[in-house]
Amino acid sequence: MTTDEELHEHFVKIYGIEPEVRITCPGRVNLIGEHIDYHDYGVFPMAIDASTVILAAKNSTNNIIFSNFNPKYSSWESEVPCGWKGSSNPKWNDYLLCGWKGILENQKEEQFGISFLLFGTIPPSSGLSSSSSLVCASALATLSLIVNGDPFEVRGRTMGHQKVIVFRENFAHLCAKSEPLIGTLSGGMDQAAEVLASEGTALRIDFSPLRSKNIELPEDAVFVVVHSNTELNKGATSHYNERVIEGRIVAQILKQKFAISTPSFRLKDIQTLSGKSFEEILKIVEELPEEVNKEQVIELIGKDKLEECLTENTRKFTDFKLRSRARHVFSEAHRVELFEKACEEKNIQEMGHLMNESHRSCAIDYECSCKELDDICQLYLQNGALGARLTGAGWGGCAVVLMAADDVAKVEKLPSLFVSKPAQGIRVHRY
Ligand code: ADP
Ligand code: NG1
Ligand code: MG
Repeated sequence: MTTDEELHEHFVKIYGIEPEVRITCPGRVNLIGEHIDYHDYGVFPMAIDASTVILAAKNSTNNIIFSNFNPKYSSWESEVPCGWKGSSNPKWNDYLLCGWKGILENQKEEQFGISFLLFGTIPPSSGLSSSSSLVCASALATLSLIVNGDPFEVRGRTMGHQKVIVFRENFAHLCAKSEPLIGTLSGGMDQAAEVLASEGTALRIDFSPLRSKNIELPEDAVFVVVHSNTELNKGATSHYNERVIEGRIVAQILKQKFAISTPSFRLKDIQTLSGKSFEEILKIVEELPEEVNKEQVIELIGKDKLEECLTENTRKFTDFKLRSRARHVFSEAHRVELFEKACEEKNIQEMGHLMNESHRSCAIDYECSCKELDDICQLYLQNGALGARLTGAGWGGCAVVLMAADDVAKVEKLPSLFVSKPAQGIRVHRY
């Protein structure tokens, strides 16, 4: 295990200056509510102990320099002003640039030379949101080099021409708006979970506006995180964005059906404006076509409405699935409500059941699982788990398993990454 002292020493060795701040940003495991944050539906994650640490200082050069404690990731350097506007095939430094750019643009600050050293313990591309942890840690490192003290404790401090009032919700929202610069049309769950978490409690997060509620987990519930030994880099593949666009097309069809006039193509807005319950909308969804190509979508909603759904890097998509994708989103959003209620009632059997239903929906309707994830969930269920499901975007990575505390011994010999306890959100230490 690398200690804070080792990182400090390494920073001084490679940069020849002292670090000013150390940022620690956790990863997160999502207990339920997958692929619904980008439709503004509430989700149920918790922060984990695995984290991203960034040591940072302003330097006397005109350069941004990023180094990684892990030699697998080579250092990156650029002169400022740096014309970075995003990346469609992101490397590790691009996630840091998302956070950096988000802060500087927001604060209308000049670019200045900075030195960052990163050390990460979140398994990458595994659904525990290492990507957002890099983005949020970089954003807070940048912000901490501009303001003195803990940016979350400074209120109304004058900085340049701007007044800085850094509420955690605003900061999480800013990070969520910045991460899509690497090309994914992501929602805001990960940044919110990693920024807003309090040690010891899971979170119910809602969007527009972003807000969170701390939720105590039943004492006899143990969550185990298990790696399927497969990975998927979300920024380097189109799976994630395909699902986002399919959902947007469904939204356009439903708007037309319900004669709703709104520029939004988030399914929660459409459901709210339609006044339909989950049960009602799930029945209506069964009337949607399943497999459609671009021409058929144009016949259904018109060229302009399709164009509204697309972005530069998703315009190339030609084939879509609609009915099953919509079934997943609405049923998963409903399961989050039921899971929260079961959690309040300390009904861990029901929580496990809902997690299993969630995995089935992700695997069959959303097609975001894979054989390795299905197998690892089955293995745990056969050995006494109450529930097991993929966590995060899927197509590889980790599963989260719910065990009754009394049954944990039954899975002691099975592969596991860690037993997860709700961890603290992002924090800054000033040297
Ligand atoms: P995740 O589910 O972990 O968020 P993503 O595919 O969204 O997966 O992001 C993974 C990417 O984040 C990696 O390909 C890498 O570029 C970056 N990353 C994650 N952890 C680290 C790390 N410790 N050091 C450098 N880059 C990292
Ligand atoms: P991961 O797997 O951590 O990259 C992604 C999205 C979330 C959410 C989940 C699926 C980003 C930053 N995160 O998580 O917004 O949609 O998938 O529920 O893209
Ligand atoms: Mg990610």
